[in-house]
Amino acid sequence: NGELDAKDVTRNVVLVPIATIGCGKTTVALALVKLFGWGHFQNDDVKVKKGRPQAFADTVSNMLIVDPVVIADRNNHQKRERAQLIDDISRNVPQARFVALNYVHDRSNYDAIRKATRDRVLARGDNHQTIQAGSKSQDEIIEIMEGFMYRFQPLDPSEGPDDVFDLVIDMDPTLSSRDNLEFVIGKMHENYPALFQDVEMPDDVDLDAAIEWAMNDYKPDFKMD
Ligand code: IDP
Repeated sequence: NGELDAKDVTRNVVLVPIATIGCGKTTVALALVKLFGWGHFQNDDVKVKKGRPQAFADTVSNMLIVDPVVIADRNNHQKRERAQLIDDISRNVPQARFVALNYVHDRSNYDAIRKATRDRVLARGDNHQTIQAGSKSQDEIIEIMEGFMYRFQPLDPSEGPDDVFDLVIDMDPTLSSRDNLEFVIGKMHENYPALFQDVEMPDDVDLDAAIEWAMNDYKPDFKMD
């Protein structure tokens, strides 16, 4: 990588959410798929029991053969997960570029983030890749969410693995997915205009419709355990 100017990039871009549960990453990802036909792979769709991280990275790598941009949809909330994803994809696709969808988690903002993410997850019940709310008590769900928040390691571009990101898009987990979607598209368009050369840019109505679809029409494919 580093060969092409960002403005000339037309493929091999991996979007890496850095998030906890309920930030809206799957919703934003699905809306991007709907709008631009990008690739999207969710961690919980990994079917193998052993070597799951490697299988996740390999699937994302394979999708880059046909999809110009692929969203690696898992929390990636720890440096070791980000290092594994970046290393394994780079081995398969040396020219891959990584963009962080960085749902900023400042410890000082944790209460506001808790409120936003819990409200969403508890209100929407079963509509989630990691938490099948219907089969768990509210306390169990909150405990799982707290675990992710406790373990969260903020992005640090001054050292590995986070110094590899070609672009970091800072997002606010307390904002609506509609607002975060618009922000991501704006930043991607600004940095990688050639990715959008053959598409008509969505207007407000298109963005609303994509989020509406992501939140209401899409149903996750639950794993069987
Ligand atoms: P995650 O992938 O970060 O864990 P999602 O699954 O996208 O988060 O969202 C968690 C729940 O919140 C889902 O049921 C989703 O439909 C809902 N949701 C996502 N974004 C919004 C929003 O902006 N307002 C209200 N509910 C939302």
